[in-house]
Amino acid sequence: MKIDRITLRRVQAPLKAPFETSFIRMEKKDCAIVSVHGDGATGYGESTAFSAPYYNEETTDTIWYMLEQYLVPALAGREVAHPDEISALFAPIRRHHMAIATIETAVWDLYAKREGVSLSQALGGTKQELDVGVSIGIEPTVEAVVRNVERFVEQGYKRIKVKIKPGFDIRLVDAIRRKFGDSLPLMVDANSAYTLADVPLLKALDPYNLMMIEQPLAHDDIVDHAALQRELRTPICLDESIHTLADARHAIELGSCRIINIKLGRVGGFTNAKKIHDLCMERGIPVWCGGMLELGIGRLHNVALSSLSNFTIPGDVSASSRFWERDVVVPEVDLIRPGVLAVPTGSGIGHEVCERTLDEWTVAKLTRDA
Ligand code: OSB
Ligand code: MG
Repeated sequence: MKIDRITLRRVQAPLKAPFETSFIRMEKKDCAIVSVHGDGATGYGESTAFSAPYYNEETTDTIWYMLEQYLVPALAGREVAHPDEISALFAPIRRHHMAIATIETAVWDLYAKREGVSLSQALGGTKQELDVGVSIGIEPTVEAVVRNVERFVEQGYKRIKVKIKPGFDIRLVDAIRRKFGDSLPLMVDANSAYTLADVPLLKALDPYNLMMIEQPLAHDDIVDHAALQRELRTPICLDESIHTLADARHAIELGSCRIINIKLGRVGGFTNAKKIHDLCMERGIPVWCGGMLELGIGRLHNVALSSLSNFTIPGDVSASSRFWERDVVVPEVDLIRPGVLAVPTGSGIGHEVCERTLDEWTVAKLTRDA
């Protein structure tokens, strides 16, 4: 297929409620949406960086810059036989994985649409339905988080993740266990808020039977995590530390984690995500799909990715209504039963993109013809 037009939009959408992690509090989504046109079809991509560089080094501005200056010019007018070519084409670029993923995922969507298959099928997915989890942010009080946990448990989410930070950790987990019991599938995400000096505190989480603790130590570490994992019964899951297939192999070989969170943006798109998935499967490491407060396009990419067979743990792939009053895809992503999402069977992402809603939220737009 020949890529004959690429459209970039910068989209800002209001979150239903602010979302707080150990590193930032977010009030709106600010992302790039790319449409890649070819052979009469359109594929969509959505960037996953935030406005400020506190999750990783990328921001929506750096994504826009990379797309405008490098990625879109390299792709416009190009003949693409298979989307695996995109990550190979951009492999010489150092980092900027989220920028690359924005356009790579769009080409996968376009490819699946041209082939008349779902994105899940194009990727080799095997599941028709997914058990899904939800990520719950930090609130001013433990009680407020417990109330949110209750709300999402009522919606049937199959796994609850709560954000923790120093001073807002053991007390929170203790309160949740006391109210919901030991059988609630519960995990915590520290977003790099601790150091090895906190080993005693992190060990004190062991009796709470957590499914895992996500990224307790530095965003760029795998060595200290290995030392910590030797001290903990609770499995460590790495998020921020894993950018490449080599990172995943190093972490597995060092014993830095027992579980890996795969985020499409962080690893540069579907082709790399699949490689990490396959390696983890070979090595007996379960994976799950992380979220970055995606709108419908990114959310449906995550659904398709999660349909691969080693995504055995419910991910942060919740319904549109978790974050949005209104979404950019029609229909929005909705639970088909409590805690269960259907993997779309229509071609590509399987839902229509509402250009009118996109236009309403667009603050900048740029079109490049081949
Ligand atoms: O670490 O997984 C994370 C949200 C923003 C930044 C980092 C993370 C998160 C989440 C996922 O926890 C939220 C979601 O999209 O469901
Ligand atoms: Mg995380």
